[in-house]
Amino acid sequence: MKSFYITTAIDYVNGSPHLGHAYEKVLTDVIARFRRQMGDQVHFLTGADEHGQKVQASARKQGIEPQAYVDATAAEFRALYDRLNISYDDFIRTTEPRHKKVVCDVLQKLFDQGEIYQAEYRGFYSTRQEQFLQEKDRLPDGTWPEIFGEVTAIVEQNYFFRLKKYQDWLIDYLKTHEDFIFPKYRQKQVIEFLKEPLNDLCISRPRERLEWGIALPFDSNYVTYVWFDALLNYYSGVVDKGFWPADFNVIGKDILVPPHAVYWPIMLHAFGLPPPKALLVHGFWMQSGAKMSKSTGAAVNPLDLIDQFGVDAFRYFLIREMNVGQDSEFTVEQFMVRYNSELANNLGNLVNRALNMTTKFAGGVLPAAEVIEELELELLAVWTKTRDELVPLGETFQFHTALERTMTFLTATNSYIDKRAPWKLGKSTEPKDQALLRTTLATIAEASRLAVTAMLHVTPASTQKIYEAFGYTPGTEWQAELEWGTKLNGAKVSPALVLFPRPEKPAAPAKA
Ligand code: ME8
Repeated sequence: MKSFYITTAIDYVNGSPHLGHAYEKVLTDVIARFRRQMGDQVHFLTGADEHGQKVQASARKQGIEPQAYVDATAAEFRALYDRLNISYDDFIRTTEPRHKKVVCDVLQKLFDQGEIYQAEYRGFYSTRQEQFLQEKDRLPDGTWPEIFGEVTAIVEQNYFFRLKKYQDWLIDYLKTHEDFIFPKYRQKQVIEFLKEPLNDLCISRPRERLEWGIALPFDSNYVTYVWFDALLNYYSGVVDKGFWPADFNVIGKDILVPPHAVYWPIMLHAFGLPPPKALLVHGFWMQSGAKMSKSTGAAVNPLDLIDQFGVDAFRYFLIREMNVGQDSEFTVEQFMVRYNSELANNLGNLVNRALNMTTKFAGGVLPAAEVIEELELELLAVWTKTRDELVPLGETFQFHTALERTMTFLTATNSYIDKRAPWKLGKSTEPKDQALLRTTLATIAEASRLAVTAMLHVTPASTQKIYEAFGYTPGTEWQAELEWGTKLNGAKVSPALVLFPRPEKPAAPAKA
């Protein structure tokens, strides 16, 4: 069995989770479920980034200890991911002893190897980004870009990691590992970034400025820079499980350069470990063109949509709407369009037609197909094409296209019903019409089963409910479940299933 280790970014738990956080976990979950369906032994790690200035500041604001603060907020993130049916195998928190130990071991080894040295830092510091700045970061008018928040001039002793020394190694690595970053064009951006000389990375923060972090094992007057701490979660989470290197670190585009594309591979290489096999970089959910984030305060609360429309409708929308790697505009209107036309009208309607008519015309027991005419052959051809595309699309993260193709198949099935008009066949006593009626019932039930099997990794709970309504227990081999066949013959179906109900009132605009 091939092992497949996948991670998400670990979220800063200094506020409540937003749509961007939810999307990344749903996307990673869809990939993890897809790989499990393909037979891989998957290990899926997610977690919480709990140290650093932002968390310390948020805890102080509430007048509580940072640990009590992160215990509460990390629980809120985790509860959301459980609710979203995220099938993670492990949830790591950077305040856990197992993580701290690995961070200390890595730092000590790098220090002993001479990869970390002490020097004076003179320059500027952005608290909001927890980043040292240089003159070149200023805007042409001499001010600092907004994203840095308040910037202060500082002079202090710190510890530095020899990043510069590995610049040529990294460029060479990127040139010889063309598939390191998905989408590919982002790899070119990193190579472009590396045309400028790198500075060594300051990996310490003096305790008097920041207490909330992992103490440097070789100098307890300092805590570890939050990125150096956080990146190591991908390794500390599996250190004793034999999963390294990761197959994919899934991250958003804002944290590719420099943390994941520069610091991370160099840290691992200096330590003597191979980098992850690949970084999967997703785009941003935007609202009216602006990045939604905790700091701009324009975050959509994903829980609102889940409450109103259910987990699977929410998961479906995120995966259907976003082409992995690109940005997407989020609007409640677009959510409603997809919900109504694709989930309620196309899928929900088909399933209910199949259940109702089987109940009405066949006593609730699915008959076998008896005739194969042109209409059946046409529908089978649409399915065969869809099925052939599913695996290659999934393997290249084109889940949005796979869902689009599945919707096309559902549309074709609904129009097959209209052409066969089983309600008319049901009125006829002609044996030929009765045979056609049984064929139609079998065909639309089988088409429903296949369509929801194709969507299994995106809408796992709904797929399961639909299987149950058709009295069906799927086999363990997903690809075998995608074969058009006779699996439902003789199954006892439920008379109806409320899956994607119409909202009683129009959706309220998501909370700002
Ligand atoms: O960056 N759309 O945490 P974070 C899509 N702790 N994705 C978004 C998004 C949006 N509008 N906003 C944020 C951190 N994200 C660090 C990571 S990993 C070792 C440490 C994504 O809570 C973002 O790109 O700010 C990142 O991948 C994830 O949410 C967590 O962001």
